[in-house]
Amino acid sequence: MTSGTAPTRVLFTGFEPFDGEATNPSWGAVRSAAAAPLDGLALHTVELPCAYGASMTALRAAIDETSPDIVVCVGQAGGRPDITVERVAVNVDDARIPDSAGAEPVDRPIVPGGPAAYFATLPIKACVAAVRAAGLPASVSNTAGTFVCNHVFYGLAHLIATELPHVRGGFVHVPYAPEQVTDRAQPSLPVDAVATALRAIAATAARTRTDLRVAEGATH
Ligand code: PCA
Repeated sequence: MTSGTAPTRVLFTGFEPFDGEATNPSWGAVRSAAAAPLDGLALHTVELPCAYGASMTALRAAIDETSPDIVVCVGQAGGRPDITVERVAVNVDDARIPDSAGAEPVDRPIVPGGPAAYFATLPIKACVAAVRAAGLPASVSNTAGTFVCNHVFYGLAHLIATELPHVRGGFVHVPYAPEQVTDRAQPSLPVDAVATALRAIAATAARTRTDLRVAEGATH
């Protein structure tokens, strides 16, 4: 940023707890990530409800309010061992558990007639590299699932494709926090570490227009 230019505006979103959990590390990490200055960026946060319908209403309202250049949505992916930067959102809601409003759609298009999928418009591989450079585990993920996180990611990508071409956005799934799994043999990362990773992702997204060309694919 040079003086006189508007700062790049970053909107981070996290989710409320779901599936019987007392906390959702995505929201704690987002709040902590935005709590200190970062590279001259203007950082905003919003907590989204874990409901198919209300999540997009809240995301849209936050985008209207903050006019972001970059949107980084974040959600819990319990069982994953690392920070995963999502590559792709698919046009389907298929609920394994009810959302917080009791909805359990099966094979319902998010946008009827919309593209089958959208790619993230963040530099996902540069973001993964930045998290690793900060000393934390990260990888590219090729599925954000079919629950509310994928719904929000697809909804964001559709908004960008149809109404907000100047905005770039994507989705990051994060592991459980240690306090969620003290009695379960499940991988976890402290929320402060996740916050460090999210700051690395935001700073990298803000300065990187062309993604790294390095293999981060998966065989399954
Ligand atoms: N994770 C869920 C929804 C909310 C969250 O934090 C998901 O991965 O779909």
